[in-house]
Amino acid sequence: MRPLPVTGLADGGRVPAGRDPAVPNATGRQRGITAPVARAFDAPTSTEDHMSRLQSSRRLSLTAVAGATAVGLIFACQAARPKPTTLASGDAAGRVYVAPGQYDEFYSFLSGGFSGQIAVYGLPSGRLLKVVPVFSQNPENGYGYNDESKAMLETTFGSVPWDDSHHPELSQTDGVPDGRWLFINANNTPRVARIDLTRFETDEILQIPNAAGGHASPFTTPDTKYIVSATRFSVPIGKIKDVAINTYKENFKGTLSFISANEPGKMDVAFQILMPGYNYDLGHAGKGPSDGWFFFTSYNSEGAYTKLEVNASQNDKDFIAAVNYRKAEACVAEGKAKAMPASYIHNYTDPKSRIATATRKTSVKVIDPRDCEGVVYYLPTPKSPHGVDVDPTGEYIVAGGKLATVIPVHSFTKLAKAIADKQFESTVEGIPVLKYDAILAGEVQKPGLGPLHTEFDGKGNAYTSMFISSEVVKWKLGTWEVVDRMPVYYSVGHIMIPGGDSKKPWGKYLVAMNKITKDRYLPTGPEMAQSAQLIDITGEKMKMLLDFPTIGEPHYAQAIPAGMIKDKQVKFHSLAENTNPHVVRAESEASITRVGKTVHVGMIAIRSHFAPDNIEGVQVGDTVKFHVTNIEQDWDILHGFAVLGQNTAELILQPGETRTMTWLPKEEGIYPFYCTDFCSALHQEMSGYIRVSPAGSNVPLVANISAKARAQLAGGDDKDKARARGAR
Ligand code: K7E
Ligand code: CUA
Repeated sequence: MRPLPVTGLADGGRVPAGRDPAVPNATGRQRGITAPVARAFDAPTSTEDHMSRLQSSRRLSLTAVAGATAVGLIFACQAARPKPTTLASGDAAGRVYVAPGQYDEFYSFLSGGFSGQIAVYGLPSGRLLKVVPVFSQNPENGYGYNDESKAMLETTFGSVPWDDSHHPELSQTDGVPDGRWLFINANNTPRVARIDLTRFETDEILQIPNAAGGHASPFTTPDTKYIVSATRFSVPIGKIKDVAINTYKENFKGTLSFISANEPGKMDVAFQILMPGYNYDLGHAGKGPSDGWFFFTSYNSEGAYTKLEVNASQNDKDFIAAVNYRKAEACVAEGKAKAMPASYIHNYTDPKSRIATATRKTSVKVIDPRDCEGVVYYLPTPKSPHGVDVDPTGEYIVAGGKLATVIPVHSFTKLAKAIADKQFESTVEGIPVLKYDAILAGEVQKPGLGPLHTEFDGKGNAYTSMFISSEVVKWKLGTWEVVDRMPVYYSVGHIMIPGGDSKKPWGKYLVAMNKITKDRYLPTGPEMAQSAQLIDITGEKMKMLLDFPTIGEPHYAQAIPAGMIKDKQVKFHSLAENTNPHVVRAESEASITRVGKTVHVGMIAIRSHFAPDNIEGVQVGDTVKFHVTNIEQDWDILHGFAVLGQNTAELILQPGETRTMTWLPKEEGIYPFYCTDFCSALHQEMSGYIRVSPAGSNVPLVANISAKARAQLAGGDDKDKARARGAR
C-alpha cells in the first residue's frame, strides 16, 4: 500500500514527529485503528486507488490554496514544519466574521463528551457562548454542589457527579427542530437529560433501568413523544445478576428504551424492548413514510465478551434493528408487556422554587419481541455499523459500517415490502432477519475509510464522516455517487449540519468534530483540545471556513437558527414568584436561626453588599446553611458567594434566585465571605465576616443588617421582628 501523504507532504514537507506515513493520515494517537481494522484495509483492492484519488483530491485542494493570501504563504514558509494547508479559500474570513456587537446566525450545541456538559457556540463565528452543566458538577456556578441542585445528580448508585455525554438532540415538532428543549444522554451511568432552552439549564434527568452504556440516545421521534436510549453494553437483566461472564450468550441482554419526553417533569420509561445481547450503538427515528419506526445499529452479533476488537469483528454483517414503536404501543395497551421490578431515579427541578427533587421509580414495562409479533426486525448491515441516519424524506436509512468498504443504504419502501412478503433469512430470539438484497437501496462504493456518521443538506446530498481517512465525503442520494471530499484534521467522528438529521436541514454549514488536533493549534502539552471545523456546503464543492477548539470531546452536535431561540430567553427570575422556602425578598427579611446544630442564614445579595454581613455565634461542629437570594430584578446581574475554607464550590446566583451553600466550619476563627462575580464598581466591597467560636461557647447568635433595614423593621409588625430575631 502506498503511503497516503498527509496534507502538506504533497508539497514536499517532512512528516511531523509522531505521524506514521504508513498509516493513512495517521497521527500517532489515532483512536480506533485496531489490528482487524488495519487488516480490513490492508486489502489491496480499492484502497490503493482510493488513496491516489484522495491524494489527487488533496493536490487539487492545494492548488486551490494558490489563491490564498501572500501572508498565509509567508507564514507557511516561516513555519519550521509543513503548515497543513488551511484549505480555506480567499473569502473564508469574511464568511465567518461576526463583527463586535453582531449576533451569530446559529446556536450550536456540542456535547462535552467526557466533560459531561454541553458547550454552546455561535455559528459561523465559533464563539463559545456558554457551557451548560448536565451530568457533571460545575464549580463555576455551583451546579451539583448547592443544596438546590444536588438532587439532579442522584442515581440508584448514589450521587454520580460525572458522566460521558455524547449526543445532544433538539426537540422536534413535525420532524423539525423547534428550539424548546435540548436532550442529551449519559453514556456511563445511563441517563437522559432535558435542558430548557429559555434558560440554558438542565431541569430534568431520568436514569434508565435495565441498562448499561446508554449510547444510542437520546434521539427523538418527529413529535418528541419519545426519546430513546439503547444499551451499548449488554448485561444480565432481571433478578439474577451474579453470573459467570462466559455465560454471556445465555444471560446477557440488551434493551431499547422509549422514554416519554413531551412534558417537562414527566419523563418516564414508557416501555423497553428486550433484545439479544449485542451492542446497540446508535439510533434515529423514521419520518415521513417511515414515521412510527425507529432504527438502531448493533455490532457484536458474535456475542463476544472478551477481546471485542477482534472477536466482535468476525461477521461480515451485523444488524440494524428496525422497531415499529406504534406496534410496541399497541402491545403495551394489550397487556403484552411485562411489568418488571426495577429501580431508577427521576430528578426534576421545580421551575418556581428551582429546587431539584429525586424520586425513585420501581417498575418498568418490558416487551419481549416473542410476545409482540412485528415489533422488531433485523436488517443485515455490513460491518459493525456505528451510525444510522435517516434522510430528510424518510425513505433512506444510511449505515456507517465502520469496518465496511461501502456505505450501505436501506430503502424503507423495500423494507416494508420485504416484511409483507416475509422475505426473512432467519430468526434471532423471535426477531425476523430480513434479506439484505431485499431491503438494499444501494451502496456508496469506495467512499473512504471508516465511515461513521451521515448528515443531510435537504438538497439530495448526504455527507459522511470517514474516521480513518479523515475526510468528509459528499455523495448523492439515489445515485450513490461520491461527488466531493474534504479532508479534516484529524480522525473525524460525527459531523453536524443544522437540522441535518431532521426533515428540514438548514443546509448551509457543516461542522466536523475531530478527535485529534495534533499540530492544528499552538501546542498545549500532551493533551490538546479537540477540534471542530466549519465547512461551507452551499456550493457544489465544500469549502473549509474555520477551525475552533472545543471543550471535552464533542461527539455529536445540534444547531438551530438563532431566531428560534434568542427572543424566548428568560432575563431574570421573578422574586415575587420565587417559592424557595428560604427566599429572602428584602433586606429587612434577612434572618439567622439555630435549629439544633444547624444555623440557617437567610441572606440577600444586591449591588454591592450582603445582608447580613457580620455573623457571630456559630460554633465548631455546627452546620451552616447560607441561603442566599439575589434580589436583583435585572438581566445578567449576578452575584457570587464564597466563604474561606468552603469545601464544595462557590454559589453563582442568577437574579431573583435563591441558592443554598452548606458549610462546615472546623476551626474557630474569623472567616471572610465575598461576592465572586464582579458585579459593580463596589464589587470588592461586597464581603463580610462570620465568626466561629469553640463548641459550647456562649457567644450569642447574632447577625447584622443595615441601618436602613433596621429602620424598616422598626416600623414593621411583630412577625418581621420575630423573623429577624437575633438581628443587631
Ligand atoms: Cu460516533 Cu458516541 Cu455518536 Cu462519538 S459516537 S464519534
Ligand atoms: Cu456582587 Cu460582586
